[in-house]
Amino acid sequence: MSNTAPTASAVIRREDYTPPAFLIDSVALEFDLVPSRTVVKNTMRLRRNPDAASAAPRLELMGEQLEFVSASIDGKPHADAHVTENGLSIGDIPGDAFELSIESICNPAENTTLSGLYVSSGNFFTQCEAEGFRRITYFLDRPDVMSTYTVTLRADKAAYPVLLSNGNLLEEGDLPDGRHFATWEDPFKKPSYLFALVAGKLVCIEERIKSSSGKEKLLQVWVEPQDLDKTRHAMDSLIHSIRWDEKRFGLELDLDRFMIVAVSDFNMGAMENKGLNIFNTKYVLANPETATDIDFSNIEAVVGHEYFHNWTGNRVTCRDWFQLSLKEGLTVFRDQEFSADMAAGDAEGAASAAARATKRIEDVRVLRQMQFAEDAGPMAHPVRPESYVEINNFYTMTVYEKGSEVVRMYQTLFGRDGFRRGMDLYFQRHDGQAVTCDDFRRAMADANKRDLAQYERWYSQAGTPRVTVRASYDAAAKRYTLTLAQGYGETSEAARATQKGPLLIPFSVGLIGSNGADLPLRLEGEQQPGGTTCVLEFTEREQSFTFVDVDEPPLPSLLRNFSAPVIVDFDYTNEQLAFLLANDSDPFNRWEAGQRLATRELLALAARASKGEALAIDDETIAAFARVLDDTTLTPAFRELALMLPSESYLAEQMSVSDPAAVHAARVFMSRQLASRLRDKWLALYEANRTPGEYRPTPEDAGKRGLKNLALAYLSQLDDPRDAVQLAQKQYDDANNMTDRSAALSALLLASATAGASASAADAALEDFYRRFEKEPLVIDKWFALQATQRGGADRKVIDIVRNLMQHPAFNIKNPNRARSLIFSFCSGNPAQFHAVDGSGYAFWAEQVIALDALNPQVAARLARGLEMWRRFTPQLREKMHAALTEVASKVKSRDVREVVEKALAS
Ligand code: B3K
Ligand code: ZN
Repeated sequence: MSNTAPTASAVIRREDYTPPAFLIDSVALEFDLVPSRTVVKNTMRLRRNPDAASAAPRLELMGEQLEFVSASIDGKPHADAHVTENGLSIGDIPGDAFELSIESICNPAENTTLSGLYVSSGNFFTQCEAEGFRRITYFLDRPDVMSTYTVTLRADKAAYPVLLSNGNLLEEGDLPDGRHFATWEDPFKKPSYLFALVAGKLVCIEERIKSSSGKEKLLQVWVEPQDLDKTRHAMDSLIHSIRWDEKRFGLELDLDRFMIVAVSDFNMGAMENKGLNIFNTKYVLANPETATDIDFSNIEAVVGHEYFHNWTGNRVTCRDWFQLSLKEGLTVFRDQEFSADMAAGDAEGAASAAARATKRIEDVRVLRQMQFAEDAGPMAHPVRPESYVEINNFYTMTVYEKGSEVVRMYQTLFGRDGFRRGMDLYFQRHDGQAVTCDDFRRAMADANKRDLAQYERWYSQAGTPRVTVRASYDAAAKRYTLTLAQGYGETSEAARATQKGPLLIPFSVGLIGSNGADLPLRLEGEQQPGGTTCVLEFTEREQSFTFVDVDEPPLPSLLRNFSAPVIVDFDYTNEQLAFLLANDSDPFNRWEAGQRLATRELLALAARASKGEALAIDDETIAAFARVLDDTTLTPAFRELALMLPSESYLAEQMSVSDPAAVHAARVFMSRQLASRLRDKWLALYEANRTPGEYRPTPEDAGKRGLKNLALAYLSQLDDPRDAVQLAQKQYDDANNMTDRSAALSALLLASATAGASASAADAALEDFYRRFEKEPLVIDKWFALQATQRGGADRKVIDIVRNLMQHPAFNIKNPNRARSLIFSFCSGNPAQFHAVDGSGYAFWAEQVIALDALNPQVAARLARGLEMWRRFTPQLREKMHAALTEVASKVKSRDVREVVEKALAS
């Protein structure tokens, strides 16, 4: 073996980009697939790049973990080919264009990194993004080298009856010795990161549809035979995605065939390889017995996301990896819009707005919980990063979720039509090219005849912007003025260095009168009122906006629908928040008002808890929540979101010094107060939201189940949870779907955490659950996760349970889903137990990061990020976290984990 990944932490910088010295127009790959020794023959047509800075003396190809066999140029063996630290160096180059053929060997069976070519459950799969193709063959493995591919796969026919690659099937047939072959051709030029192959014992469901221009398309979803009954929803989601992209963006499927393949060993959610999307089974397989409502909707979103990449990512790709958000931010925005449209269905007016708002709230929750935290920590980076050590560490919340917000703001500024004009121009200019975030911004600017120079700062500045709002009302002149000031809160040194000036912030506002209705809005200088919500274009450090003809002092509804990824500071009183929660016409801001109220209450409780003082809750807060609970004009899905308290990790993040134990005490206290003071209401809600009959994963039914199960969770926290236990036990036994069954199990676990309550019901259900679903890996993942995230108690220490489960025969650290279900669920999904003062959680974390580092650096690096915020914690915890980080830093080898822990320690 040669070319192991270099261990030195070389920093790659955006400013160092240079065009490639050579281009590869076409590639012919031949694979002889054998698990421990796969021979790859790679024949490329190369030419010198006319845009290269200078004529390079040698061709430097990237390669990792490959055994070099031979090279030939234009059909003749080539002597000047040398294996280097990073790949293969070829000299004695014969002119401007030539054919280079290379033979090499790789070992998929031993590949636990799940990057490159690997074996999972006896089948072959690939994962090439970002830099996995160089683990398959020597290549210019960078996204600005785009080529057409012809791929021949040869393998034993009995063991690998199905042979798939990108594009269209050209030919297939038998070979001597029980082997067979298939040849695939992808007519579209693509970067190497979109290459894929699959070989093995798989079956599929298929459908033929006609695309918008009337062409026939073959759609397939491939899975292992036992999973064929769990493919319908993925297929439906694919068809819906195709239709949506035709309708909303005029984008048609370009290939004759589109395939999705499910694999159980996969580092992330899914991968958009051209015409051959490879998916984590978690985002494909679903039937009512095994998948929850959330699984169903995640599958729809991820199938959409990968399909939408076919245009935003594949037809137009990234020039270099710094531009990752060009495809990811845009595609997340597209999948969010798709899900919102699917949730709204045929509904119109307020019903459609409510359905869309539910999706928006879910997305913003993720952004605020995870991306805002990232922006405040040592890994903070702009949407378009300036440097990286390991690119796989930059598939982040910032690149994806903040990137999506940056795309959404174009639509907020220009409207749907203006956004569409920008998209059309982008494809007209750049189809078939590898481009930059600047190219996208220019297309939006030119199509809408706007100067968007200032907007560039959204791509280059790290940290979460903070907008402080002051309001003043002049009763005599009937003028109401909002003064906005923008800046950044507390950020790291590195983030601060990127902050150069004010941003263009589309700031959406409404004004609410004393009767709860929106007031008509007329900005100073406008001829007529422009509706009841307006988008202020806020571009300066401080700027005032004056509304005229304002008859009464209004209550402002700020940043409606979360029109920009910023934090808003405004001194609302509790009464005003309760008023907004009850009245705001913007459903997002109704929810937001409730969250502000709850957050304020919870932080006050946490402060008391950390000083050991007694806890108490304001009656008005309880009453405000009771009103939402009773308000049947609100959809169940919305009420569920509004009645859910902010998460412990989000709350801890809001404290000047994070104290997970105090936050936990506060949140448990408030939950139990809501449970006991509104007990009868929860019971009534539980009854009113049953969904008898056949299971349907529709937004309406899912909303009801969500609200019903939230009621059950509150009831399970009563001092005397016997009624809840009975309800949960019955729900567990009678359930005809996984949403209700797993919610019942989780309620039993929650009830068992009440002091003095017995754990026997929970234990019996856990045992039953395991036996029932022993053969369903995705359900067993849930079984592990439920136990790892349980509340626990003094005599039920979750760390002990987790350590025990690590020894369970079904546990396998090499399978990322399983590792996530137990290790990650505990380390990031159970803050109170993970941050135990004895440091037991951190010791466990360190052991697992070190173990994973040797097997799968990408997964290890994700886990390693679990302690990056160590400086924000109480001194006692901080010290133990620092020790764990230092221990990890001294033992790990991968570039991935080193980058994360070194940045954390240096912060
Ligand atoms: N593009 C892939 C992510 C690849 C991650 C590589 N470490 C999935 C997606 O965003 O659609
Ligand atoms: Zn993506």
